[in-house]
Amino acid sequence: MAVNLQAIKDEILGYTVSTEEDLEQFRRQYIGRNNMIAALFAEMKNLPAEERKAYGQQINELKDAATEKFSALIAQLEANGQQQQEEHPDLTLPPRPDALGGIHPITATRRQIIRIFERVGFNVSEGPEIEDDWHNFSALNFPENHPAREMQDTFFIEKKPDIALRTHTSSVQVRVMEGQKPPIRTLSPGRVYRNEAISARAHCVFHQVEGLFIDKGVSFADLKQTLYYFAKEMFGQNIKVRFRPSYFPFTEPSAEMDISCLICGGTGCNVCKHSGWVEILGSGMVDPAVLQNCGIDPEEYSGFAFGMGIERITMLKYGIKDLRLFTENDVRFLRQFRSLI
Ligand code: 2NL
Repeated sequence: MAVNLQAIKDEILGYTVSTEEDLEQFRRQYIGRNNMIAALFAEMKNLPAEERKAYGQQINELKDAATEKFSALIAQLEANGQQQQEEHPDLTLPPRPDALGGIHPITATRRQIIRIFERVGFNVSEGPEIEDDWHNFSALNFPENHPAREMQDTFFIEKKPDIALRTHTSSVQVRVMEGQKPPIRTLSPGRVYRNEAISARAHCVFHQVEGLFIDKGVSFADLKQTLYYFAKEMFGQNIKVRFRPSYFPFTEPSAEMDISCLICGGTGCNVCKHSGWVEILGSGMVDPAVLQNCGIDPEEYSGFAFGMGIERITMLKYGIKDLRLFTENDVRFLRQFRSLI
């Protein structure tokens, strides 16, 4: 038989396409039913027995060349189309919608706390995260040997004079008292640092809101009523509160405030450890020595202060069991808060 198999192979290898029709033409010729290679294969029975093997091998090579070329032509056509689209985008198409993000739950809680206190006359104050010993400890009446002043508890940047990452935002309020005359009603939200092992309940970086109210004749009754108002606004009008005596170096007397458990309503569960109550903040009357340290006459003025962890409040409000979720940035967690403002 006088068919030039090499010529056919060259034709296949040199084939080019620029349209879908060209590609279909190639397919019909070399791949589809009744294609040329299949016809050549059928010729094999007319050959003398000793030539059949070599002929069959050549036809098989042709077949492989055609299948490979077909894939290459498809890829080439696709790439051409894409390039053309990039060079000539269809400007009449509507734009793709932007992917909408959301507010982080810590941000949402911080904003909510601020909104509640702004309604009763508090403003917002901010200050540095790197603090000196005076603003973080000494002005706040921390004794010389207090454990918070140890390397074990606090991230020091320098020693003597001591410079550290602030361990609370009280340092901001010391700065406000030093710089302003009462009446002072201020809220200090921000990031604070403690040298803690990271777990489901503790982190070395977390967020706090502290509040400070100083004026003539401010009493413990004002503290209780203000924080009761806050609890009802934050957790619902049916919430119950209780105050327990406590101790802080910078307040006297001091009290911790509990709310009735949000999960079980007070009947007892794992979250409240079967007590029906959960602690949400610490508070107290500003110690006269602290007022004095900040240039405010304790004979003329008195005040109350409080502090709370934003992570803790957020976990209670939304039933979040592990605080590490706040910093892992797993979108499956964050997406659940997309509706917050
Ligand atoms: C807590 C307790 C508290 C304060 C913070 C404060 C600030 C100044 C003076 C006096 Cl400038 N006190 N802040 C008072 C009592 C408690 O925080 O458990 N925080 C997470």
